[in-house]
Amino acid sequence: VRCMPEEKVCLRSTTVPWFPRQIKDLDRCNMLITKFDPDMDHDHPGYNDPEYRKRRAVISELAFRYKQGDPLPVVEYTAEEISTWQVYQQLRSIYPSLACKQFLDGLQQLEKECGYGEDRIPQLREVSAFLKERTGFQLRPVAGLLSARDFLASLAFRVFQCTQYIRHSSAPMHSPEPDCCHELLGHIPMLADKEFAQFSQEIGLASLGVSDEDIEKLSTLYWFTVEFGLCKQNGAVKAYGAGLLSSYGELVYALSNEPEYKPFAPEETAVQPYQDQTYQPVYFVSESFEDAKMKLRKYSANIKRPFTVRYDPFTCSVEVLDQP
Ligand code: NLE
Ligand code: FE2
Repeated sequence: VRCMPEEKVCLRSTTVPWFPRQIKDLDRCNMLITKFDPDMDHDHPGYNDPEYRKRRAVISELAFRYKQGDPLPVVEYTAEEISTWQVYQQLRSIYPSLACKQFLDGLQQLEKECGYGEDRIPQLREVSAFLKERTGFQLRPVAGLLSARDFLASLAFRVFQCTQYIRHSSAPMHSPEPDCCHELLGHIPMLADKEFAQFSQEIGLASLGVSDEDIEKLSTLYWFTVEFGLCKQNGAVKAYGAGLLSSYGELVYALSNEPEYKPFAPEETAVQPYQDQTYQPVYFVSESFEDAKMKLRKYSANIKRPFTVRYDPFTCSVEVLDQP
């Protein structure tokens, strides 16, 4: 594990946690959380599979060595990995009735233009180029689950930190940690939507330099929206959260009448206890993305910070401004 020490910076005569100001500072946003790692977690289906762990280490090394601006690493997936990826088929068959429209549109474009399908695992390099043209998002490889602060900070730059290994073949329907099925099937189609991309970047910008308590709240908001969010569309409830869209088991569960639904309300959602081992007991339903974005903006404006930030897309950097 490569960790970063808790570094502080002084801004407007207040000390705040360090945050990236330029896109290349993301090379320092690499603090991993190892609780679901197959080397650490005894419940991980790969814990007793030395071959799987060795493979993970090889793919992790690619991410550790990566520097901003390098070409994205290409992984040659094995036949076993490709057969795990074939959950694609099952998921694909339930998306039309359970996934939101933006997701279905994004996935259709990826199938047409980016080689999405059950036969091969798409490469981050081609997917990143695709997103860049649609919404300006780009990918960077990461070795596992990142700390919330580092993960959210990357979103401020429209950079999505993306794992490249795949889940264990014995548990294709649900994984507590992110893997390439989760990223490629859950996140990427949504990040191809302009409004959703904007929503994601705004959570990222709101997170820069805030206290640990506020990071915890923002990452809970992220959890119940970007990861496990539901929204209303034409009078029906549909999934837009990536954690749902990449897990056959939880997608079906979330849209059954078992779990509890609550309306998305940032103040409440931010303090809702969440479940990161198995399915969520409660899901939050947004009226629309527009509505979720407006509510999030209002929430973020109330987070205490001695400065405001603005993203400059020409230089890919964050400008720090005085509080108006
Ligand atoms: N549970 C999700 C899946 O099985 O794809 C991954 C969630 C990662 C936060
Ligand atoms: Fe995710």
